[in-house]
Amino acid sequence: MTSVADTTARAAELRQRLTDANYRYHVLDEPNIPDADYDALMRELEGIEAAHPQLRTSDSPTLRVGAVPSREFATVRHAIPMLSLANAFSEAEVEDFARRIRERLGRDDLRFSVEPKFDGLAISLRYENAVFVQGATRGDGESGEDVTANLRTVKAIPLRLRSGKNENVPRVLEVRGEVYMPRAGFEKYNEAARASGGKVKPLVNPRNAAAGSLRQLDPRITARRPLAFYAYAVGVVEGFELPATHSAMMRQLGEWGFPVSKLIDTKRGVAGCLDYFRRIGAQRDALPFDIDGVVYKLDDLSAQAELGFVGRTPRWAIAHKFPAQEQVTTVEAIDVQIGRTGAATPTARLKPVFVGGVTVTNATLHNADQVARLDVRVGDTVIVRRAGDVIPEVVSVVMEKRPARTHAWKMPAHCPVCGSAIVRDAGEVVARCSGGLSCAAQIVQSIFHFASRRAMDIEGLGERYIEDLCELGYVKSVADLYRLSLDDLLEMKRRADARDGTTPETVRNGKIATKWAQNLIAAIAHSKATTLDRFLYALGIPDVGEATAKGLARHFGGLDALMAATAEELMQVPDVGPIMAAHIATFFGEPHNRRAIAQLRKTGVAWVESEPQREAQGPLLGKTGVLTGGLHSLTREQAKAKLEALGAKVAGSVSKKTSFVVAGSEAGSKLDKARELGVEVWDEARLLEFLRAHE
Ligand code: 5U1
Repeated sequence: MTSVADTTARAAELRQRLTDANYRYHVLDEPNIPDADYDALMRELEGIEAAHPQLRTSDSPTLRVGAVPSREFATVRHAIPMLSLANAFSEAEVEDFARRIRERLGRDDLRFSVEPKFDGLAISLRYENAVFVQGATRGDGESGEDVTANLRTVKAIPLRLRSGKNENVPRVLEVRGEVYMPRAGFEKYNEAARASGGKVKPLVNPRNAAAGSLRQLDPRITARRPLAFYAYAVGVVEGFELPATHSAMMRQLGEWGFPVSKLIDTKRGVAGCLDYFRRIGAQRDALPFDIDGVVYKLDDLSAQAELGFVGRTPRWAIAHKFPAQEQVTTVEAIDVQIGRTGAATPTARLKPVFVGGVTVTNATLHNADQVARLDVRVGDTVIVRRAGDVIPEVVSVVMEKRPARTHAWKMPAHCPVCGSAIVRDAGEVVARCSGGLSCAAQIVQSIFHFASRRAMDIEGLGERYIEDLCELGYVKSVADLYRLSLDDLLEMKRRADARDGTTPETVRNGKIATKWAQNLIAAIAHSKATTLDRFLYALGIPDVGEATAKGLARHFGGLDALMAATAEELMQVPDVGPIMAAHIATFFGEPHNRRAIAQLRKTGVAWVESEPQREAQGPLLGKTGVLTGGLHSLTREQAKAKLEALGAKVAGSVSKKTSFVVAGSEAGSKLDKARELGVEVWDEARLLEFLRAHE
């Protein structure tokens, strides 16, 4: 029998190993154990704590899953007020800032600690005898809200200080910094939210997401949000001698286990600061988190003390801001743009506005649900955001400025390009033009995709030639490619050159153009002999990638059987869920798509048909999996389809025959049963890893 002393020691060891793994993963970005091992250790510790509640410590990693909800946040008075920064929007303002410091200190040689300004929510963390005891928002700087329970769920925040090189940890320590949501986490969350069919609301932007997540009364909700943290200053420090510079203090915070930006640096004078501003500005879009500028802080802490404050703004620090990424403008119209796969994207036509460094006249509204959620109407004043290369988007409507007599927007019934019906399948977010291969908006991209290497593999048919062929009327459908003659191509080339006013050197004597045209004609002819899966992929059926095309070809063996299949029959194919099945059935149900396929076959496009192959294959053959709980990065349906595509049977309940259980968030009794029966349990990360390795 295990003694109490053994259990206590084991709990302490588990806490230590989990805390260490957490630090390596979330602070150092150097994971040292697989997720599944981490989960197993966590479950073991949870088990011990459930059986022996007296062994649960206030720094236990099990507390990170989120405590019970509270009614409201208590108010916390900051022992030292939380500061705010003055802003500089130009180099001249940075010069002024440094000049004022030089004049007050009476010295010229200034060293600054420089770092990015994170776009999140400022918070203060209090540690007593090395243990995290309280966390608060900035509030008005004097007092904020007690969000301790929520902050405990942020894995980058240490629940206990690491002792580091300097064994002497402060009796009391307040650390200030920013809670933010990394872009990848934000995108992943929103992808899952969009796929939830309205059950989960997407987040507006990473900054609002961070603030909104921390202000949840239910910490279990915060625990599900992918939040991170960077430390940038200290407040109260007792029982510890601080180093002489801000940069050394940041290093000390790193040793205590706080995440400190890797981009932090020290620079000499204004020139050094501006150099840093430009360097970080150039990296901004590639960073994994949003920043809105950089911060310069005089590095010498005694000089900081000498300079003091104006109100709550230190004289020794300033935020140098990048150009705004959000601006206000008005919506002049809402149009629909049709993409290659026919996706109908509502787009706001805007009064031109300078944002994120360029003039923006259009912003995406993503889909009809988003328009409804934001309730954007023609005539509205809206906030537009443009960050880096990302397509500008409408973030919100300024409702107070809404003019009288506006109308809620509705997706038009017909495609603005070809007049075909715009349809939205049940359970789908995206509405699509049903014109398929006959819609001009889709034709250039459809042909480009059709001709691509992994589809029909027509070498030499680049996007520019396809545009010319379509624009000059030589090609109206994919089948027309197979009717092109050498003379057509040469004539098209001559007309395109005349239109552009250019006669490229290479085609002046006609020889090279002839060679190009001959090669292209040969490549087109060569592509006629293909395989069914390539042909299916080439058709550009929404959501049908190469793997699905292969699955369809294997399952049906021939095109006619596939074209006649019902959605139910299509769902028998590994990897095909109800949405994809509906897309495939709709595609083959469209008369113009059937016509295009018939024409292609008539021009000689052909493949060898085979017997249907319906038995499952793959690394999970003979295994039975069960899905339980919510997944973030894919729907249950998709997970099921993917596992089936790899040969697994997916069952609804756990039994001794179950080979593995995939447990998402808030997995319930099935997970308990799996543990009881000793069935292997995969978390979402393990599932994704497996799929990545085998798909
Ligand atoms: N990166 C960074 N952001 N930020 C915000 N450093 C920093 N310092 C701040 C604030 C409000 O205040 C210090 C002056 C303590």
